[in-house]
Amino acid sequence: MEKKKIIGIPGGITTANGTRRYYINEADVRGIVKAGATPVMIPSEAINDLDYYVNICDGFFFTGGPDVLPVFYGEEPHINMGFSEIQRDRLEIALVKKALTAGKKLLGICRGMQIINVALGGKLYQDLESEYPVRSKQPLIKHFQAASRTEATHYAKFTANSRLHDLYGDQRLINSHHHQAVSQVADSLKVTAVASDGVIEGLESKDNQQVLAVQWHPEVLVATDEKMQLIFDEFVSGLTK
Ligand SMILES: [Mn+2]
Repeated sequence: MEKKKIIGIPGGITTANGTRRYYINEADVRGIVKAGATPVMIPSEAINDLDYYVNICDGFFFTGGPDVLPVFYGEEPHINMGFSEIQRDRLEIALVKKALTAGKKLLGICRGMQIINVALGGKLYQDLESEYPVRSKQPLIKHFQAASRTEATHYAKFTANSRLHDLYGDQRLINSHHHQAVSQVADSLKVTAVASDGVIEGLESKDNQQVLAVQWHPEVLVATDEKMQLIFDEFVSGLTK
């Protein structure tokens, strides 16, 4: 039997029919499976057993989800701060650190990019719409699109000599479904994609290939742009054999 790469994906938590449940979105699972790897859910209960999960997984995928609690980057909660899930925040922050120390590679999408940045010492805009124009002194384009998530609505420009530039060239139309964004980039990361208003749309490791993270949602945009699967393919093919 061909040995496939194992990708650990922290589970989200929701309540359905009165029952607390773990979940991973279908599109996230599909992206990993299509890339030829095996997805494995990591529950928040694994917080005290993370060494084992880090050992058995070849890479980790941090998906979209609720807002990261600002207490994890030293800020008070903004009035428009959204729903959060502290168990998931704690698990993911600990996992980012342990996985990178162990030399493993990470893929982050939307909240996933934000939690990787926070785990490594960066900060977020808690409410892009009210905070960004004031702090950056630039007007904002629409980042929480009313259009279907499968439609691309704004451009991302990619920095030369980056993995995203290798995949997509100078720019590409992307979708946008976020009310938060990275404000202060962690020291070990570099910006490799920005929107026309300067909002950060992609981060990668400065000194190695351990982190690839995007603010948009390639896992659903793939329905109208098949090249979005390349993010998953590149992540999985880059894992050490
Ligand atoms: Mn955006």
